[in-house]
Amino acid sequence: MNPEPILKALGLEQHRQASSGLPVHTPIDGSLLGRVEETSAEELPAIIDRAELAFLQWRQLPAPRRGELVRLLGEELRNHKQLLGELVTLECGKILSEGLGEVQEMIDICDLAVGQSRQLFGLTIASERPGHRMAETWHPLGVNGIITAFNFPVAVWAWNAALSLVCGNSLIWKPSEKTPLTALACLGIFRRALARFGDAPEDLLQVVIGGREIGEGLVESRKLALISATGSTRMGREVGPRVAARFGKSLLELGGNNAMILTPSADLKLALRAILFSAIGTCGQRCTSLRRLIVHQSRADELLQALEAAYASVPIGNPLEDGVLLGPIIDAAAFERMQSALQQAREQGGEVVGGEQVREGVPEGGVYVRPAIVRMPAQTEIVREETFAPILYVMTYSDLDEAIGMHNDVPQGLSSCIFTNDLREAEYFLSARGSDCGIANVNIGPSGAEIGGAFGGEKETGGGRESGSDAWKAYMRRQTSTVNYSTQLPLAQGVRFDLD
Ligand code: UN1
Repeated sequence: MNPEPILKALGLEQHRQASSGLPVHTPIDGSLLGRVEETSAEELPAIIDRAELAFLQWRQLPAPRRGELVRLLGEELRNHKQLLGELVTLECGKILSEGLGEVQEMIDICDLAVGQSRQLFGLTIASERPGHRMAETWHPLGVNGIITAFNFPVAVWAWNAALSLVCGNSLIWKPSEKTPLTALACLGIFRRALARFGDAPEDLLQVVIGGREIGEGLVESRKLALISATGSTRMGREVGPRVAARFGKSLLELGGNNAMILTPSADLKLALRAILFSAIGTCGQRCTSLRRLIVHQSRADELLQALEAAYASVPIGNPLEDGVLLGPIIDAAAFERMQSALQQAREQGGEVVGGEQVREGVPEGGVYVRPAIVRMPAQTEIVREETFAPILYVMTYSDLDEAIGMHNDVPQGLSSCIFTNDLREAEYFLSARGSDCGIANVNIGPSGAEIGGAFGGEKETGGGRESGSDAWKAYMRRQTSTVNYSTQLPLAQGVRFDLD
């Protein structure tokens, strides 16, 4: 594996040669991809000031003109899709088809945001007073801080960035310390769009590299109007209250513990494909990964047999190679957490199949695992936790209310699905008494959402919504205006307040 040509083509060759800075390793074989200079805490105030100046300029451009920049970004992403997809695979270990899919997701959100730039509209509201008009207007918000995780190193940034830019904001992006190169590649691609655009401020997007201290610097700065953070619930528990303490806005996209209910009428072939993709895809490291399978007791044996056979034949190996479906897990620490979860599952009565490290037929130096299926007697403590690894807990149920009860009885609320051919069951699952998640699907797995819908979840998932639908509103401030075009000054609520 030679990362040289990819880094060179993306203008990152200096990081390959650098002798100091944050080391970046590929999970494929643990080798060093390069080194990246970290942002120091002392530099941060100047970075934030520059972002603020950029905001003040950028917000003056008409929104459709801002959309033009995002259109150019989408074009540049199309031109760089293959390279950036390969770098995503190199840096976070997902298979190339998923790396490319991630870049496609960036292109899709750019397209959506370009259209959105002509639709940042508010309502008009009937005033109770004669000769008055009420309306709301959406204005740019300010500097946005975007904190992203290693598992979607570029797409999640793009969901936020494309919309936030058309909404008139400037951006400071803190990528995961595990994936700074993809962020720097995106910065390079963005700068190409910026150069073609012409009159946009240079500091519209800045990337800061570093750990906790840098993240805290962004979270605590009053100059950052919005912090959009993707990551663990533990991270969100720190970010949310600190942003709220200064009355900033936050958009949190945190842990998921997504389930599938598999009913007596489910199409097993369809369900099997969905389970494989969503439980094993991205090595179980999507926030939308399938982690819990709640299967009707009449189908459990048949399903488990088919599933175990499918799991045993999944090609595991170098994610750059054709045909491989399961690449490495991100690092040794993630593997340890997986083993600890499996141990706890055993102690709580689980029967584990798989889950061990794979050493044959895989690149040396990476951590490769056999995905695990764990038959649980009940939804115990460990099942209610999110472990970022390919572990699928299987529980059985006998009636749908029981299944939905179990489904909702976890702290997280991101994504969910039911496999059924029964209309009543499907609609019940989607009703107010059904799934309590931000995403609820019928005959589709919980992962791989399209960008057109609002993406995010409830409870410990944090409540934020990104991407499509009206998620753009999170990046703007709303202003309600009442205009009096009469010659009187009537007060609302019939209040009289006259001197004579
Ligand atoms: C994430 O894992 O943080 O629905 C995002 C999906 C992808 C996004 C996942 N479109 O699986």
